[in-house]
Amino acid sequence: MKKLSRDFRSRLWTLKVQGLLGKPPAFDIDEIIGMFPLEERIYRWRCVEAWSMVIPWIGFPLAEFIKKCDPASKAKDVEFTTIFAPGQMPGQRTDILKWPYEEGLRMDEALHPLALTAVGMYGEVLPNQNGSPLRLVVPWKYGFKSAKSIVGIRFVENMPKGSWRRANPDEYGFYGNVNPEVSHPRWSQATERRIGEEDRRKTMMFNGYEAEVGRLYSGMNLKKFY
Ligand SMILES: Nc1nc2c(c(=O)[nH]1)N[C@H]1C(S)=C(S)[C@@H](COP(=O)(O)O)O[C@H]1N2
Ligand SMILES: [Mo]
Repeated sequence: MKKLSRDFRSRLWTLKVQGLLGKPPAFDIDEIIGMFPLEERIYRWRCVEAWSMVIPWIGFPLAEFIKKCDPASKAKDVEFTTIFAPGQMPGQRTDILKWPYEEGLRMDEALHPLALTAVGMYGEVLPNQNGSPLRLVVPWKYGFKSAKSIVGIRFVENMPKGSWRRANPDEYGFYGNVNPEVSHPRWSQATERRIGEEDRRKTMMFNGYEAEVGRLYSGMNLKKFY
């Protein structure tokens, strides 16, 4: 495992932007990283399987990158495609998921200032196993929404499926918002285990970011749109 992640090649790396926009750009990864000032963001991270951590990421707001791409106004959702490299990632030679890993966000979620494009963590360049060279960090959603090793962004009109939702729609919704009141079909989401702690903590609505993101979902039935 260690050797596989150490040998993963995250250069040369191109990120293609497609879908509803004028001229589809393709960026070299280092060009993207140089386009925006990098900042550190310390976020709670909550896995759908009820463990959690606090992680210092380094990156830039996804919104800044999307604005550069200038999507058409009818683009309502954003789809993220990730690296397909079964030679380097043996898990992709199995069919536990349909590869490449895909995820999506509603455009207003993607444009929210808390949605981060991360290129580093703990003051270092992003380790390969955590999604080098570039990944999403969407701190109010379960971890599976944060696509790693992104190679493509597509602006679309219809809600993209996502790999987990395609594999198991009863367990993984499009939204994946952290919500202590909506149980996973096989376990409660009311509490979580912070890695390194004995006692469980209460899970917070939207992972503690309700004041910032709650308005994105006002009036929605969050049991139905989980
Ligand atoms: N490209 C890609 N991104 C991915 C995944 C994946 O399998 N491939 N797994 C997701 C899941 S299920 C989780 S929990 C997080 C894990 O992020 P971490 O490895 O930094 O802990 O990445 C998400 N992003
Ligand atoms: Mo996961």
